[in-house]
Amino acid sequence: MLQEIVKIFFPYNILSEAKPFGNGHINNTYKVDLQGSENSYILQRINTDVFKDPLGIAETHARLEQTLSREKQPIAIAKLILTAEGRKLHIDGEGGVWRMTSFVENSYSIDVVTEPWQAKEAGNAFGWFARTCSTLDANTFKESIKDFHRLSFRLGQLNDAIKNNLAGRLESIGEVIDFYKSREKELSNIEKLVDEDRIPLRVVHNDTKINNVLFREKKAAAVIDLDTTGPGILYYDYGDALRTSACTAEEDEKDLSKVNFNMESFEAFTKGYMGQVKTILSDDEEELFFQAPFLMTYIMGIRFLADYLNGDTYYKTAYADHNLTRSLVQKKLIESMEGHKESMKEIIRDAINALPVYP
Ligand code: ADP
Ligand code: GN1
Ligand code: MG
Repeated sequence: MLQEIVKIFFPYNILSEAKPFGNGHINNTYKVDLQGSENSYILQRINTDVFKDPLGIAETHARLEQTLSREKQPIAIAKLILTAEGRKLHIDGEGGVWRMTSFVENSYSIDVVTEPWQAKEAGNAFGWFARTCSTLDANTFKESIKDFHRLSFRLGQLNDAIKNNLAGRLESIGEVIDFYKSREKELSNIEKLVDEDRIPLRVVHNDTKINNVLFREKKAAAVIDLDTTGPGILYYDYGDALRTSACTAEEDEKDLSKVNFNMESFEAFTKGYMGQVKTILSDDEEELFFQAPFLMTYIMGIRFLADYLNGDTYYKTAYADHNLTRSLVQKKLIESMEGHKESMKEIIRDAINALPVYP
């Protein structure tokens, strides 16, 4: 099967290997090697339950290439490889949607930051992405998933999941639900700022998990997984990135004593990120960066929880309670962050006031 798909993109090459690759939760990803070719490729079957308009995301990818791959850039994005007939996607006989991109050679991804330079580099990479995209008009891009980071939408999904209790799992998780419920009000202000146009709508990545940065040796080499890139605010990227870049453990660590918010990683990431974006920030935007890691960790926490209640229909899971474990990690991370709020504000302020450091 994979052989036939690869032929659509490379009709004159013989496949030597196509193996499952990476730890993404959404698409099916394969690393493809061809006989006689030095370059590898990434083949992905796009999850069309999640991405209802796969052509839209491929078109966005092509548009982003024009900006982000222009001239000499310090960070790369993967290049979209067209089919032999010049199409951005291939749809197989069963309706499966396939995309090929270039493989970022000699690179690796990580799931947990173990050294501060990794956080600094991730901040630099996502900050570069935001600054470089700041020339684009967000209103000309579509959200690939509607209301993706809108808190009220995610709370609505959680409430539906509680009401429907489709997998019969509600009884055992009352305390977790109470934890999230008790924090929903204090996080609602960012959505208000967006709705009232008080902070700029920009083209942002929208999925800045640490394993969506590729490293080469001790440098960030590429930003990948552009499927959600589109309208959004900087807080989404900054906050979601810190959720993993400043977490001391895997997103699905079962031993919660290992899960903490690491302030050294937080500071390193913040310096890298602000060094890139400070020149584009509006005054209003500067104010609430400290809330972003809370908001985004919260949003992921309730999304995992809703999926758990719904019977694991969205994220890939490896065992029955996987989504609950992920949600408990987000909960612990929020608790840990809560002890650091004031120093977070200070570190952000200092990073914004320091001289810019890009590229
Ligand atoms: P998902 O949407 O499922 O997260 P990703 O696009 O993030 O899919 O790909 C999953 C993983 O595959 C990444 O975390 C990374 O390890 C690897 N990967 C994806 N694209 C590339 C690429 N162009 N070069 C090298 N590795 C890649
Ligand atoms: C998904 O695609 P991936 O694995 O990088 C999800 C993100 C979540 C993340 C949690 C399109 O990211 O929003 O933060 O899992 N992407 C989508 O690990 O839902
Ligand atoms: Mg990914």
